[in-house]
Amino acid sequence: MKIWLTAIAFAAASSLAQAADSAMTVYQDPSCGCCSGWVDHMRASGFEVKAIETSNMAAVKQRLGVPVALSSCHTGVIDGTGQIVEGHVPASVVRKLLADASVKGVAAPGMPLNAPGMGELDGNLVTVDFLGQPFSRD
Ligand SMILES: [Cu+2]
Repeated sequence: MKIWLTAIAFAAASSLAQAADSAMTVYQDPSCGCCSGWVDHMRASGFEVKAIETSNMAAVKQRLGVPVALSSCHTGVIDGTGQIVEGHVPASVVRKLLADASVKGVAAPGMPLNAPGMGELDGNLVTVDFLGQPFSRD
């Protein structure tokens, strides 16, 4: 009986953790259409996205510690872990980021045309971690 209750408690805790992990806050410029396209992509992939419009993205990126050389248009923060998602990173790559707490953030620098919210993935979209090391290719 005790083991059974423990199992239930564990299952409840881990589903809570999962819900927290899929919640994120995205900062975007009000005039950015592709940013909204990416938010749609994330929501369609099961993420709970709170979008905040701000015309001072440079200050947001500085506050969150996004390396200037890796910056893109919008910036997302995973609510539960504080990990950063910079730019048009595919949802599958965000899940990979969530699986590795040692990675502070991942970026799709610039405005790549082969990224969600911009266009179709073509197998050549490379993301990098905040140290500039390759993180994924899709
Ligand atoms: Cu964009």
